[in-house]
Amino acid sequence: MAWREANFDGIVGPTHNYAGLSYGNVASASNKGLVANPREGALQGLDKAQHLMGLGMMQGVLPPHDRPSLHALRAHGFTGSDRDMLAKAWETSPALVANLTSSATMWTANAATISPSPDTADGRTHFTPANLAAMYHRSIEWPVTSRVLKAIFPEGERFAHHDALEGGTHMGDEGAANHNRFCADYGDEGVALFVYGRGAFEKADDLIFPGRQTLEASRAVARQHGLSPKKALFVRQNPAAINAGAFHNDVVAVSNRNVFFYHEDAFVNPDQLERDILGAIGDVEMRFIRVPKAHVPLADAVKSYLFNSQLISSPHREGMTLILPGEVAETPSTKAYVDSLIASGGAITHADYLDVRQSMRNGGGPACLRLRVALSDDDVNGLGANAILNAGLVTELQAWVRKHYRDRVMPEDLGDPLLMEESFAALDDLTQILKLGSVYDFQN
Ligand code: SUG
Repeated sequence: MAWREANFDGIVGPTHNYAGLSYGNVASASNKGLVANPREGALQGLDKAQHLMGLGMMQGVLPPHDRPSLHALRAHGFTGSDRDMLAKAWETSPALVANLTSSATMWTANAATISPSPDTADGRTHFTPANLAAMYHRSIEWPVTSRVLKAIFPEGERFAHHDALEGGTHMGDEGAANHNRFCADYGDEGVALFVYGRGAFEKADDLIFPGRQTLEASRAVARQHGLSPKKALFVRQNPAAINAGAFHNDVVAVSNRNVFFYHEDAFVNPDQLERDILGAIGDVEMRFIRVPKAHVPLADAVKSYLFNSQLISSPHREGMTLILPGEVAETPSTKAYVDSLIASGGAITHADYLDVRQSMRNGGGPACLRLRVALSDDDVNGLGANAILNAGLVTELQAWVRKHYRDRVMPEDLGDPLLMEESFAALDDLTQILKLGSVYDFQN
């Protein structure tokens, strides 16, 4: 039976904007107040998806969420029509409305942690949507995420869904962005590496910025997915990396199969980590590519998002391909590093640069925009909805974006009832296109 890795990209939403909501995310904070172009953002994302399809990859999409969140407005005690609630909330607190209108669901690396069937005790693929408790604007994502994932991966014989972890920031979980899976082939049992920022019950005096993920949260996910204790590793992110702006581990590390590409400062003790991975994986020949800070300073890694690339095995190419943001080509140290990496003739043989600038300005590179899942042929046959792209569906989605999206949104526009109504109309259409059913509150 054939296995492949599928990428599910989050579609940039119609309310995409730069409100500077994420403390500890350097790009989000420094681009606060810029004019955003949601239309361009969504088209850039679809171009990336199309590029991966061109490389023979299975590519899916996950829809934006309904924003502003009516569910959250009601939970804040606002009443009346959708327009009434928005007007009253805007009058009371534009900051609250900005939190409830963020398009952050585009970064689907934070949607969930997924353990594919070869790794789990019951032989099903397990999904835990991330509670994203560290940031209010993201903590409201998981119920809709869970509905969407259940529509695409129906609960039953093949797929198992859990609720997000309870426990607030003590059990902060940021999903696949802090999770790597090593294996020889996608269908083999893999080793899961969970990366956390702090312990749930200790004060992390060494952190300036939030350590969003806790060890206890990572352990709970591994436990409920039924991973073998010998195949699940837990390592703390280097506090220096968090303090330099690596708010998720995927800002300083990325893996694919047996290759682990990471910055020397991503972990406090990388030698020990490599030994632990080798101990857990057994016979597989691991390839560690540890990038020295003498070649790429941590600040350049964070600024360019070198490690927030996708590392993929294209069936059309020998060796692996890095899908990098254009910013890596514009940063001298990272450009030189990638050039020398490709020239060295190792495991990574190609580097493709793509423009995802609308997302990058909020701290989201190519890897943030995708949720990956290893799927067998049988899993693919068991999928629901219509979220796997083909050329026709890409064209339809591009036309859908052009029809519904604005090319200019500022934080001051978020109280505009027309923006809300345009967005809901767009998402209503999208659920038809993707055959998702009624996943949004405004549809019920
Ligand atoms: O959670 N930015 C996101 C970026 C997430 C990137 N994901 C990964 N690294 N996997 C975050 O900080 C900014 C939103 C704003 O400021 O409006 C934001 O939420």
